[in-house]
Amino acid sequence: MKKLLPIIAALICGFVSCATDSKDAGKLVINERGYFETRGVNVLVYSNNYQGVFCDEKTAGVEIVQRGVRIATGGAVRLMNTPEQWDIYASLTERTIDTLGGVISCRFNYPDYNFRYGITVRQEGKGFRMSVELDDPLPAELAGKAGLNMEFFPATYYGKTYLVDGQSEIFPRYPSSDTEMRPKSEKINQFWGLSTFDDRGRDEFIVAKPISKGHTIVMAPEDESLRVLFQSDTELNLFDGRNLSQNGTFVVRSMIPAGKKGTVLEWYVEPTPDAGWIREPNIGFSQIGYTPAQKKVAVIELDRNDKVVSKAKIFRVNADGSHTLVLEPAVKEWGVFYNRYNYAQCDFSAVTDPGTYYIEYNGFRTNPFPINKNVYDGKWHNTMDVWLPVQMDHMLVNEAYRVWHGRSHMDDAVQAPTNYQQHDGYRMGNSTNTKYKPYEHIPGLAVGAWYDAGDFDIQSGTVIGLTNQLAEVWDVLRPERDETFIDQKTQFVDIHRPDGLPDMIQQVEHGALNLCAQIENIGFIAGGIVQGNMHQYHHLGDAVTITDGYIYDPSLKPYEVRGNRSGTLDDRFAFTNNAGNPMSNVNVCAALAHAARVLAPYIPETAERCKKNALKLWKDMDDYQARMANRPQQQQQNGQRGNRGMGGDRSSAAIQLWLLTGEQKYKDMFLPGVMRQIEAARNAPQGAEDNRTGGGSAMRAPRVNITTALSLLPYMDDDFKAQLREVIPVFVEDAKRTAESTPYGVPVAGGSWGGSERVISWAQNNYMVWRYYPDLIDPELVLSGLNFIYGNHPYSNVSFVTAVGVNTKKVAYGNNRADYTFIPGGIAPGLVLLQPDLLEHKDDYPFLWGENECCTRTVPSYVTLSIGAEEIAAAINK
Ligand SMILES: [Ca+2]
Ligand SMILES: [Ca+2]
Ligand SMILES: [Ca+2]
Repeated sequence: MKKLLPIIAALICGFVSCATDSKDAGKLVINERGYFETRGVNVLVYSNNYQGVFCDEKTAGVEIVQRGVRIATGGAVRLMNTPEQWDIYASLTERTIDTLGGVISCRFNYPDYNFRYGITVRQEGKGFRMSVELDDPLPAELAGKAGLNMEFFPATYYGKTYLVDGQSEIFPRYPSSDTEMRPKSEKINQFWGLSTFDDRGRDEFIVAKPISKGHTIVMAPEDESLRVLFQSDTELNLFDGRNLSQNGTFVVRSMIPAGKKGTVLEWYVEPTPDAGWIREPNIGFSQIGYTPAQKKVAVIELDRNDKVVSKAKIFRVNADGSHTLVLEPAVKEWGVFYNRYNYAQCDFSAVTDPGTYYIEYNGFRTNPFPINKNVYDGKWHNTMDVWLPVQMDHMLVNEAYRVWHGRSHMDDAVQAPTNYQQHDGYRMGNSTNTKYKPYEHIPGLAVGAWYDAGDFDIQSGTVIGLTNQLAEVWDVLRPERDETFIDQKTQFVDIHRPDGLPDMIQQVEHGALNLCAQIENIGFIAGGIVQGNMHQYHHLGDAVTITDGYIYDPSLKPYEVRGNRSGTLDDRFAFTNNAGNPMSNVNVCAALAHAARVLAPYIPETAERCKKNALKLWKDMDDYQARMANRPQQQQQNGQRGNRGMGGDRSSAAIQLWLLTGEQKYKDMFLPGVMRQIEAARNAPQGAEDNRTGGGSAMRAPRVNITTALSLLPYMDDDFKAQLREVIPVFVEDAKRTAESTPYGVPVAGGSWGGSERVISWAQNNYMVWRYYPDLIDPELVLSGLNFIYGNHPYSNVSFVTAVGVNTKKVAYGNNRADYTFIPGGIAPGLVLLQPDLLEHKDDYPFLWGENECCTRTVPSYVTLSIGAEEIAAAINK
């Protein structure tokens, strides 16, 4: 947001409680939410802890939020200079808050080393004192390894300087500082004995050396929003963690002295408070603009020390560059949400003339945006034309002069070994459950599927779901767009090049080919086809280089190549521990039957394969249930329990097989369940609820679920339609309640993974209702979901869909995590809740996956919603 008149902000401070006259101005005070606060600065002391699942997520420890932006994280005792994601951290055993005394104390333990210690953070001066306390001297093996760290996000400090004992230096934009090699015997083991480093058999590891050292370090003294001072009697070191991993940070670090107890190390840390600071209003609006007829509500996120100004201004930008004030809409206070900020709504729906506009609120103006009846048109094209093709595995993906990646994983895959636990949660038991021996090559798997997100593994659940849902998009909307050339024979994709086949159909086939290959060669769908080595899993760069492309041959030495075989065990592992219960194949059966139906007119040979495999899986389920029915009762009960856990409800597959074959036996199987869904909707709980702290309906699954019933509607009789119609008002009431429970009119959900998907699927469900019952639901309940995704949301007003809108994401990743850039059409997860109250969405640090990792699984809902909005816009702007 551009500051129009800085002088206005200064004037406002004159009549808002800026507390400049108090002698305590700038002093950190512990607030009722358990963290240190003063104007312009928050210091969080383990409000967020390390989660374990993904290890160090760069959202834990002692953290500094300055001017509303989290600039520092990872304040903790760590055992390496520049901790990587899978480096170990201590467990927090105790946290006590002395609100009046201004002290937060924590106790920790590194159980592997029986190393117990405390960290105390105490208010002092304009900052805080942070000390490390030891009951016993440092364990000998941690001498020279344990130190107090605090990490700073690198891109936030690009173009800034720092002072070390008064000497001025520049923060490096790219790492090129010194490192040294040490023998592996000195290395602190990473989590679960993993290694992020491919040492090529040399038993060594890399240690980053400091880029600066001294007793006083000032980060960005020239910029009060970034300035932080460190002082210590113990030497302070500054490291650049990006030498070891691209998601590394700038690390301030002091080593814990050996042989000492008590308070062994102290830092005085001084952030930069500002007693007069008020955060600039975040004026949320849709970055793609609005159609003339729709509702237009900008949501303004305000500092709690700010006051709500009663009117905003809407300006039109004229052809000659002049600006015309066209409306002064009222601004209505909504209230506090998620505790941190106050919210207000500004309805400027009265502006309907097509043109370029911007919003001005209290002297702050937004970037321009269009009002036009076509603003929703084609907003899914980047996603289908570019994003999804770039995520295609086993293909070379070309775009004009550029190759996004080569034909990856052509050596897929080896049988995962028995009794094996992999770093990403996959495991194997006593048996392979297949005809293959451990590490044996499984033929035929180097085809189809997508990288599921920012990593390069095949998560079968994603392939199954995406195949089914893309086929559903085809069923409902039939988008015949053809802008991608996809040749499965030569495994070549060319973007912006029509080839005579609808791209949606070809993407359905791309999923189905992988599913068919797994069933035909493994016998079922493996849980995942995933990298066996950690140093492959964190791969950044062209996926064609994760493996060597040669089939693994244990008779050769590592790195030795003969013909199409090599002795390097880098082929992905097929995890087949999930075999056994055929009922686990219900969704695969559904996806293949669905694919068979939509592919038949276009690619009949693949359609036929899909049908054959779907029917095989169905028969496997029949046989299994017949076997179970013949067992003694106790075993039957055990089996039924197992069935439920494994998706024993065969409805999803029965629906698709009915649509594929028309056979009544399938309909008999799913119809009772669907009628129960309608019945449950009829009896759904009613009543209002309070969602102001984010704990209400927005966080929960929808209470009225009629998704399956709606998807069946076009194929059912009038009686079914009448019954479903009766419960639509219940669904609509629930959607309205959700909308009213947040200032943005959509289910804003703050968790450790961003809430974009939640909003998209909520709006998508509303669209499906509008599609069939346009008289029963307000289409604004559809458009508001997209408006949120496109910028009408907390923290900033950037569009979460990369390259869609005026101001859009600068960094978000699919398989381009290292690059501080984006793949067009990716849908960012959005807002993560940093406990206790900061909804965060960083746009200068791609590596926070909960905020910036775009997933392929979001594509079908987003595309449906986007095409749905095109229809709504056309209907309401007639
Ligand atoms: Ca994955
Ligand atoms: Ca095509
Ligand atoms: Ca290989």
